[in-house]
Amino acid sequence: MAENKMFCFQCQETAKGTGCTIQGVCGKKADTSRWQDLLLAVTRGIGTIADSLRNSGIETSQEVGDYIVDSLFVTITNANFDDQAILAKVDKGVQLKRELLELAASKNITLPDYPEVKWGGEKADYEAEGNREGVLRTENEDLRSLKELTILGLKGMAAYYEHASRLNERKDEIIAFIEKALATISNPNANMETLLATVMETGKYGVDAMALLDKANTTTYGNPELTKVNIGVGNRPGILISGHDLKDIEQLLEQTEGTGIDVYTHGEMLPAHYYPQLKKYKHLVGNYGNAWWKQKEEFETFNGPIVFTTNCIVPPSPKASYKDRVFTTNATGFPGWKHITADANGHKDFSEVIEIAKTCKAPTAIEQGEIIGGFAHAQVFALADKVVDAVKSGAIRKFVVMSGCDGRMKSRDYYCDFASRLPKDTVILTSGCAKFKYNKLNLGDINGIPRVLDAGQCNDSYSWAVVAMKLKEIFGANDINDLPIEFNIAWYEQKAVIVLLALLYLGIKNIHIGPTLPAFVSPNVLNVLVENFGLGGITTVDEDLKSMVG
Ligand code: SF4
Ligand code: SF3
Repeated sequence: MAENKMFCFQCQETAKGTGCTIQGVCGKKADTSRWQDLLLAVTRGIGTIADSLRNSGIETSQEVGDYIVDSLFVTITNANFDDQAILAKVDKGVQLKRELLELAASKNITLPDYPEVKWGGEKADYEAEGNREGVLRTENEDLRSLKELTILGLKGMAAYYEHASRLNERKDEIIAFIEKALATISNPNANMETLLATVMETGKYGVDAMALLDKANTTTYGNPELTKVNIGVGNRPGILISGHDLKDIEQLLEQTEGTGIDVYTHGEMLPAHYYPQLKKYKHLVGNYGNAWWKQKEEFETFNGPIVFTTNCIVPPSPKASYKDRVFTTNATGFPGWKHITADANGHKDFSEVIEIAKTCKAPTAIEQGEIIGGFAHAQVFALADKVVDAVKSGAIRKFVVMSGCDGRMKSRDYYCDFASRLPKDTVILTSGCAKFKYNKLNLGDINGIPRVLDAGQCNDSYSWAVVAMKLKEIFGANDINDLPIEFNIAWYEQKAVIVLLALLYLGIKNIHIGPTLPAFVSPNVLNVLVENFGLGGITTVDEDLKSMVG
């Protein structure tokens, strides 16, 4: 361990399935990883102090909550590779922490004596703190596992909260919980019981954060509706927008209207097409490409500028032709790429992106045809009679929730095989970028109901929980686990962690996660999850088909 240049095990592709220690498989450099550790240490300190202030009845400013949320988001897999941007956030956090310490002192509030609270943030200490404050600061692997399960869940929650807040939906209870959870995991004496309870509570607030974002998205842009999305290209230059932030695509659509530029979605932005208030723009012409990990090739052939609104960024190779036409916003960043910030009113100026687009060729076609989506809860309820009839008549025997993430590992071919070999009387419920493994397979329909129902982004997994609750009511089932629904979830990064914790909190049992189990779940913690929730991994397609659908 002494020779580790870094330590990160937060995603599914972590080196050797145990942890990246020299450089990230994702391309994250050791320094960047340590600065992210430092940012998290400062954020834990701020969270702990804010929690103590709250416990004494003192409110902190919205700035504190926003800072915590943004810092958590910045450290998500593939979000930010820019050391300077991360260190600037550390500096801002150190300043904020000093202000909170002064506030606590002025009110005579005694603060917990944790390392995170004590460290003053002197520049000379950065290197030392970045090394000391990483994941391995907790020696006991089970305590470490529960702390990491919490913080990784909080990262996913923070991402969803940030999107909601940009649409003016906030909920102080969620921020209060994040602060409390940060205080709990900063406590060097926190025991298994307390930490396990915090993990479960993270799931509870994960549900709240997804519900908040669902409300923000649907009240702003309408309920997603059944939509066919073109996967070919037009003959005008285009801008490709990636990530999860709907406010960004809305602003881009407004600013590109009438300019002769088309807008295409990439990866997790595909579901933007399903919202009435976004699909109304005629120059939102299609989705280009697949999930995040294919971006290097797809950005080359897209020919026009690319805007990242969130993860997942893949560091470009030095020869990449698109390097000078990529922009980041929000929590994302990459050294050398232009970053677009919002003004005080949340407005972003995309004029530079548009000017570049005008000088570019139209995208090169890489596929043709259409995909179909938009089956979030409201659209599914609109089809409820049809769905219920199909279940009652036996036309639909089972639903399989295959939400989550896609990734570059060969082992993920499992999901493509599994989907294509599912019996014809089963329906796949999906959300997140996992769908790109099977949404172009033309799996057909059952009495007009497509066999792949795409609710939207990873956060729209919430829709499947809402649908499951509704089916429980319609069928008069005592337990949600008695419904003909199986969960075979593909995970990659921390948004999938909060989705999983949310499903566990809702009482959903026997969830399969893959392609491998998380490195941050220790054997003992895994036992607890297996015993209480029947959580399991995947095996072979043959065996899993047999055990899940018979
Ligand atoms: Fe490794 Fe994943 Fe961490 Fe990147 S995010 S450094 S691949 S564990
Ligand atoms: Fe995908 Fe990164 Fe997880 Fe939102 S964009 S699901 S991997």
